[in-house]
Amino acid sequence: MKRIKLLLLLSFVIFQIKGAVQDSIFRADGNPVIRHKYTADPAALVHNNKVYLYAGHDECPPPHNHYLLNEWLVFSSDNLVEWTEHPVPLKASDFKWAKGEAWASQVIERNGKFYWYVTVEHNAIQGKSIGVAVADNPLGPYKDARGSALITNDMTTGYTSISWDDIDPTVWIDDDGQAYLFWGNTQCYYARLKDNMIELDSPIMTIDLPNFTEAPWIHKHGEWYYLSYAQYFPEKIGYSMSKSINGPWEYKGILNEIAGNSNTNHQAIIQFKGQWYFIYHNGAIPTQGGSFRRSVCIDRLYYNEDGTMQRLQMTSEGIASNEANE
Ligand code: FUB
Repeated sequence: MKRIKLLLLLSFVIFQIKGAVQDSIFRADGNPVIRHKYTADPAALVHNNKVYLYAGHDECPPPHNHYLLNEWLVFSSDNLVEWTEHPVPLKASDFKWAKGEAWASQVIERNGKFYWYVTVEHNAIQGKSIGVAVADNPLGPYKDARGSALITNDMTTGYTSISWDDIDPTVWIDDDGQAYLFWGNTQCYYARLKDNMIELDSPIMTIDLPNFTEAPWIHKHGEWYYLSYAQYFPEKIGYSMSKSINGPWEYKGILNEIAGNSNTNHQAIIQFKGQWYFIYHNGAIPTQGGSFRRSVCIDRLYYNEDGTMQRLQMTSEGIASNEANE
């Protein structure tokens, strides 16, 4: 008996230190989808009929109010209602050249490898930077793919005077196989990536988007490319459309209003089993939720006949299990 108690205590301690060490399942009860921990900056990947949801782990303890994110989390689902939480796949400390701050990120697959572009604080070059980790499957384990940052703040001086403009990477592989990295705060940047996905293949270019704050996300529907992004502060999500990944981008308006009780909104847009979904975060968990203890939500996204997107309706009900299997 004593031995069992000791083992239980030991696993509890390991769980606290290392985070989840095995899969655990839960069922979403509307929005927010994840309620047992705070999750922010969703990015989603659809692979083999499954959604992989990646999010930063908001860990700032109340009553403090600042960003405290040390790791990213991964969840998977076949229907957006029944979810599996997997062991922590990546931490800011896995990038030896970084000093923390697991801000927004995105995972993309190329040739059977999974590349995870992340925002972290650089330990030697002042400001935020972008790193890339790689794994053989969507759940990891992921490891630093370069041993150095892909983008650092000193690569974009001249556009803004802030040190946090190199954040929020989003990646796109175009129909001809050319990959692109978009990112930014205050100024939206983009560059081509080499086939190896871990080196730039062009100079850094800029895109001027009305009231751009941060959080670019690229997706395509039919012939149209969409560049959605956070604008203003508190943030709304706006978007531009183009017939080419290289622009010109035409601004089309607001897609999502301010998300409840959160200054930030941070969207990901995916098509899954024939439907389109808008994934974002709000601060809606009662009492302690807010701008620094955020929660991921999912709602349906609809298009108009001319390709523009209908303004999102944020709901408490979220997605019903039959919807994602229609
Ligand atoms: O979570 C930290 C930062 O807040 C993200 O990088 C931004 O997109 C905003 O959501």
